[in-house]
Amino acid sequence: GKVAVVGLGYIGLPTAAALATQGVEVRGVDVNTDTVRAVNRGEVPFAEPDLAVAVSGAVSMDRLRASTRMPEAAAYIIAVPTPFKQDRQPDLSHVRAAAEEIAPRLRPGALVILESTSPPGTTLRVSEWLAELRPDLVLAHQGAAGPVDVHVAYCPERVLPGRIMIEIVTNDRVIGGITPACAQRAAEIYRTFAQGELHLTDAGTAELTKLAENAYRDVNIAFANELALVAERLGVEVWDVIELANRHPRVQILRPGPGVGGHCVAVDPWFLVSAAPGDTRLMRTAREVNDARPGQVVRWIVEAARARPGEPVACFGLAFKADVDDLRESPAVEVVTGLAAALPDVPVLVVEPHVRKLPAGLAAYDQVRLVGAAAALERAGVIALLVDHDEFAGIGPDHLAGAEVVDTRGVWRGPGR
Ligand code: SAJ
Repeated sequence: GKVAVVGLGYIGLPTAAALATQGVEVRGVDVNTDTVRAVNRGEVPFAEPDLAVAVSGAVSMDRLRASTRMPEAAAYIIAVPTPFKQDRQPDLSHVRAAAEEIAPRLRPGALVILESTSPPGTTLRVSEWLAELRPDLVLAHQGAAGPVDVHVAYCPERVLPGRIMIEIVTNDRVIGGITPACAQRAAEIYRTFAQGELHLTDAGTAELTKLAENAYRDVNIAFANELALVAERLGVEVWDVIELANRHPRVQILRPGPGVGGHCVAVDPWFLVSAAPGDTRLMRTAREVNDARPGQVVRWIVEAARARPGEPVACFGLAFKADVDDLRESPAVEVVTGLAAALPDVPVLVVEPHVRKLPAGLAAYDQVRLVGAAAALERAGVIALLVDHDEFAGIGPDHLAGAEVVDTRGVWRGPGR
């Protein structure tokens, strides 16, 4: 039967395309009319390798169509954002809205899958919401003995931006059902396109597994960032220490950087902290260590700029990580914003080959300009590397000679810090 994918963002659209490519009839649903129109033209509203080809193929074969209206479908996959609010409490309003749209369309036999990263207990809440909205149907969590009309499962995505179309097919998946039958039903959907193993479990285990994966990464990046501070204080090159330590068979230190961005690794640990505030000292501290990084980098650059009064500062990279065009929650954007505020009279030259214009928050500063690499290297007295894009690796010591260099990603080892 038909599969509806609710939310056509970084996860929903690739999932819709992957299903459609395997011949499944897919209906994409999004509240954003621009997104819906773009998808129906066979276009992708953001950059992700191989996604555009998959979407335009699926649309031209008429397997994928998008709409702002919820269709009737055999299965619904919810892939809407789950941000957190100012008070660091998870915001489930988009999931709730999706459940409200889906409920009136549900027919006996339907399957509802939650893919959005969610705080523990959300899958059960979705099932409870649907039950409240449809008292005529038996939901999975209610059907102790009798037949179940609607099955509900949690199947978190775990694809890496920049490699989504590969990983969506090759990664193993964790599939957590409200009941074992729910997990079985959901597995049938993923079997159509996933080549990795499907691991069936219960919804609560799947929810915690997803959050544990990203919290694990955050804690390990915080370790690397803290080590960078220690090395700095001791006058030791941290990149050498990491390279040597990683020659140990059981050590694998990650890379320090200007902070942790994106909306997964920097967000998900808070879901765990808010679920168990008294038991999550390490995860909370890791978040604080990583969140302090952009401010530290601003101080280093400001210090370097003091040695070169009046000369422009160049910042290489704005994206939240290497080789993507995604600026959301990017520590590099935070650094450039902090610099513009700290050095109001200094031109800040931003080099970001993955975007065509500055985000509004930065465009508001007259002194901040988007320029090409050559112009930045020629004019700047201070050169900071904020993102380890492939394009920047080829910039050699002779390009940097004569400038103060702040390399936050260890790409231009040698000159500078
Ligand atoms: N970073 C470092 N040092 C490192 C590694 C990363 O500073 O050694 C920074 C990056 O520059 C970036 C941030 O951390 O700012 C996060 O980047 P990432 O590549 O670690 O992760 P994401 O956010 O692109 O994707 C993560 C992945 N999770 C894990 O690797 C455990 C991905 O598999 C998940 O699907 C995704 O979160 C998600 O959607 O949850």
